[in-house]
Amino acid sequence: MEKPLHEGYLASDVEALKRSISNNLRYRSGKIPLTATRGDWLLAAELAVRNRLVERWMKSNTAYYTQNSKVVYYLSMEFLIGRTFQNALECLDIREDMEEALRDLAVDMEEITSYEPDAALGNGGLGRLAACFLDAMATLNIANIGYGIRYDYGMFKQEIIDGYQVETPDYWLLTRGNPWEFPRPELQFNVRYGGHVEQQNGRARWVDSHRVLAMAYDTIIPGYDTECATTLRLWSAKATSEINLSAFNKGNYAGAVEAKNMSENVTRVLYPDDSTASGRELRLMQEYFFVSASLQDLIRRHQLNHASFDNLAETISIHLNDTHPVLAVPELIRILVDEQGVSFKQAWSLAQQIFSYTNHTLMSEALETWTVEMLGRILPRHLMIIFDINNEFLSMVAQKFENDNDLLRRVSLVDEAGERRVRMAYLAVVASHKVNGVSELHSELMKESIFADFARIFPERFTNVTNGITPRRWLSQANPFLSELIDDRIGKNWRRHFEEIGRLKPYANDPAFLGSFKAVKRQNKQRLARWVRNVLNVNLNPDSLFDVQIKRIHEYKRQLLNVLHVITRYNQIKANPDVNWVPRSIIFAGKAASAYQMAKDIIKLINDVAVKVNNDRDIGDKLKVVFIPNYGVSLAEMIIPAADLSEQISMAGTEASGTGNMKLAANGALTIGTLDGANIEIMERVGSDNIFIFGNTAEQVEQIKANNYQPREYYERIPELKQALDQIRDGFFSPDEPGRFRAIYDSLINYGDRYLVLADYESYMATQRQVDTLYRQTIRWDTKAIANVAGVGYFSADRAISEYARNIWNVEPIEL
Ligand code: 26V
Repeated sequence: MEKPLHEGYLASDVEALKRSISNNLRYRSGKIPLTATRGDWLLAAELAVRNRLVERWMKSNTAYYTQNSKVVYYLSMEFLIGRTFQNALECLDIREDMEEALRDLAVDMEEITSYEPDAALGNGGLGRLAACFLDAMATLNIANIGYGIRYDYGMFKQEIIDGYQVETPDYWLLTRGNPWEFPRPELQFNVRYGGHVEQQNGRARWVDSHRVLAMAYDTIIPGYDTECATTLRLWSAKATSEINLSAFNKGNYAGAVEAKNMSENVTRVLYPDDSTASGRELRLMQEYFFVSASLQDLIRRHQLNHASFDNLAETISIHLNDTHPVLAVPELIRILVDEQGVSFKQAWSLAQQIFSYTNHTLMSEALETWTVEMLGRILPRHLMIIFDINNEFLSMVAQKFENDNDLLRRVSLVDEAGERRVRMAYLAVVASHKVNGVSELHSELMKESIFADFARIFPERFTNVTNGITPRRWLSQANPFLSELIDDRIGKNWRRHFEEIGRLKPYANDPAFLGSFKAVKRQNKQRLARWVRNVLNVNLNPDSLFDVQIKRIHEYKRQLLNVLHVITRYNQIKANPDVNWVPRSIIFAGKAASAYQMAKDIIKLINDVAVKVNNDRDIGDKLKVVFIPNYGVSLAEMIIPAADLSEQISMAGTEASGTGNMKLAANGALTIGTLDGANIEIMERVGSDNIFIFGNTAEQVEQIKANNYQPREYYERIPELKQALDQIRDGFFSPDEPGRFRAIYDSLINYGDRYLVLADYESYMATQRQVDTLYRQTIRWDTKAIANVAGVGYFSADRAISEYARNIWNVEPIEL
């Protein structure tokens, strides 16, 4: 074979990197070092890195095509990627050379990297999981494309003003564009909305719809310790010219431009609410937008080298990351039946072999339903297809379960009680050959609660894949000091084979290792303390216990339980100032959905408590409280390595898995947690002596609720709990507005305390005392912390993805 012209062009030694960076500065930005800003230098370095990734990317794409491998299409409304520069350096293994190259050019790498904005195209756990999974799929050489939306505005920026959350837009593309993406103007598809369906000799025609163009932007996803690099393909809305022209020709220029802007609004903004499915029309349009573009694209790709669709299920797998992309089901059927002339029967059979679905929450208010009215108005053909699927499904059930009418009513894709609604989770289950939860407990509860009937109808479909995280970003990149220490003892292999981290176990009792481990943790705490001093003007003592709860603010996650501990502790220190208290720094971070008033009240309460505690001279270093604003991937990378204690305190049965719990344990934090989500599996793997478990189990929670739970009884019975709640109610922390937290108090005392905060309070407080006791015994604490690091090998995204590949997608790695 002829040797390609480009082969071997890009060396990655220091000199070659310097030349690339200098060339980029000059030819791309038109700058000389004298006039270059830090942003210019960052861009020049990013492009140098990107070019080296491109070489792997081309090689991988060639391998896909020539090997004709089965491709996984991972459909997700959200990908919370964070920054890319450092991760790319890790994958190329050129971190040190790049640092040196930049140093030679008089540029400080750490400084310029802070100019890269986070790609914050997600809300929280679900979006970050998708990002970790892309990393793992590339690392495992699995042919795949991640499909999603290129939002102009990502997750809002959170400012804390006067203790209140204030949201500002995250126009992440504004200042410097996005150097990591490749616009694909040649790759555009029409996405249609509205109109109606006509029948023409037995075939459906969707007419009078209006169109929005979807244009692709590709981002390289590099694997680690492999030459494999895969693609994240995000769609952006562009107006079609026809919309503009009609108004334009009527002399309404402004109207024409307005219409153009309206179409482009489809991908303007990420919905920053992961607590309620509010049924907004634009959200439905977004879901269909990226699903339709992705399906058209993957069908086009199939047709490149296949003459029919008979083998479609052997060549592709489509994964639904929650129900948000479930319109892919009727869209696939529409394309096959209406455009490709496949029979409904065959299309439906193919769909059921191709789709798989992950459920990420049992919370009923987050489960998506769309009114039949709205679906029919915006996607009339898809509504028809959903009805057809429903008929097919219900007649199967009627046959199998002898016309159990109540069952039929319960499992129908259309909820007929009240305004008719389509239940998207049911559609996902009916259309998928596999449905998985994200931890053992969650997968079991799923079968007992929301999908109980379906687990009887399709027992073989339900399975579990416990979540995982990428050790590249969450240990190697976030915690270079600890990583170096680990490398020193067990080598570097753990990055690719995370189970090898288990070989650290013996070092938990090695005095030299213990000493270095402690020193590293302290360094990381100092780095965080420096940041907190500079930004929040609060002094954290790096020798205090760093107690961390970082996640979205949600009642079910029970930040309030943490606050009650803080307040009680404050009161106890005030009452017993001479006791030798273990100094604690309690660190919160997380965003509240902008319309979630209770979550916003909780943020204000945390900040009001912080002001009171931090300014009380009797308290001093014994207790500090900080709320770190604008939590996101990059802040997580700084906070997690500095944590001693990881708060995973959701009411049992509510947190599907959690992944922050895994990141924190991997960085040597001990967990204080309930038997919820993946906490249970973390306990099993790090050992129950190395974790603080408290509170009611999921089963007990159910019991308590069934037995007419009375939170007021706890309030009346436990004096320090009553004192804390009365302080919240009476304005002790909000003297300027004494009634400010009445709603919080009421939710706990008068409105049923839905998440059993009061029922778990005593157990939580007692466990926090055990935490203090252990923290005094430095060596025992560090031994357990190391046992945590050594015990988390199972929670690798690589392990999770291998399970998906084997048990759900039925794909093999490609050869490179
Ligand atoms: C839900 C909704 C509801 C409809 C409107 C928009 C929207 C956007 C996002 C979501 C996601 C909620 C589900 C979620 O993030 N679940 C989290 O998934 C993690 C990964 O599996 C898991 O670790 C967390 O426990 C779970 O809460």
